[in-house]
Amino acid sequence: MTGRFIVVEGIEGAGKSTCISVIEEVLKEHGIRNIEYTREPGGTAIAEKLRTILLEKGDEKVSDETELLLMYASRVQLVDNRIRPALEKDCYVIGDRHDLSSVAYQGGGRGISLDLIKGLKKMVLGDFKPDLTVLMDVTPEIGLSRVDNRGQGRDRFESEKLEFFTRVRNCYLSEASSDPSIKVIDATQPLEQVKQSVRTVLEDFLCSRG
Ligand code: Z5A
Repeated sequence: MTGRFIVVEGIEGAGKSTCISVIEEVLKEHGIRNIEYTREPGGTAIAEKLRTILLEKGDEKVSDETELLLMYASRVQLVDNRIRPALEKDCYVIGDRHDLSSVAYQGGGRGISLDLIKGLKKMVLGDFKPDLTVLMDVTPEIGLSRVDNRGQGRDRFESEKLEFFTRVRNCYLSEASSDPSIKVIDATQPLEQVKQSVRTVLEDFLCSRG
């Protein structure tokens, strides 16, 4: 495959949307016009139905294992139907979340064994992984206050307690410390500085790829 898969990760309100727009800007400055956008969970007709189930607040409790399996069901649909075909056509794919979210949320947040999650990933996606992951790092206090400032209410995940997001954040940072393809951005900085940091990471990535 000649395309590249760039993923943006972080807890809610970390500023993933800002990061995605900077990545798009830098790619275009480098003459890269063949860009696809994905979000997880979701991104295909079936995966979007799974997204609705996963995010809505209903009466029936979603078991942690159900949540994990639905995340992967959605991811396999997306990888098979959109991401791999796009990469094969030399596209750059910018993903709003991918596999690392499952490690951080279902592993770090819910407490499901990381070995089990990584085993499941290996079983359904093999060695498929992003070329670059940009991790937008904020404290849960800042992230959730940004979510609340949007005034759109909180979905099932956003309704979790602060301690949940602290575990998710710690798991993200722990994974980043052992994987050089994950670049951490201090997303508590003022917007212009955050944008500049993302730009630097992207320029370095494109430079290293020739
Ligand atoms: N999930 C999971 O558990 N397991 C998985 O495997 C996957 C996902 C794939 C998806 O929901 C949920 O699924 C997610 C994890 C779980 N949990 N939740 N919620 P989603 O896609 O709807 O939610 P999200 O991915 O967290 O998106 P978000 O809440 O929109 O976060 P964001 O994209 O990072 O936020 P933003 O819109 O870019 O920024 C938030 C606000 O902050 C916005 O008004 C900005 O203008 C402002 N902002 C951003 N940066 C700054 C700075 N630097 N200063 C000041 N203000 C700023």
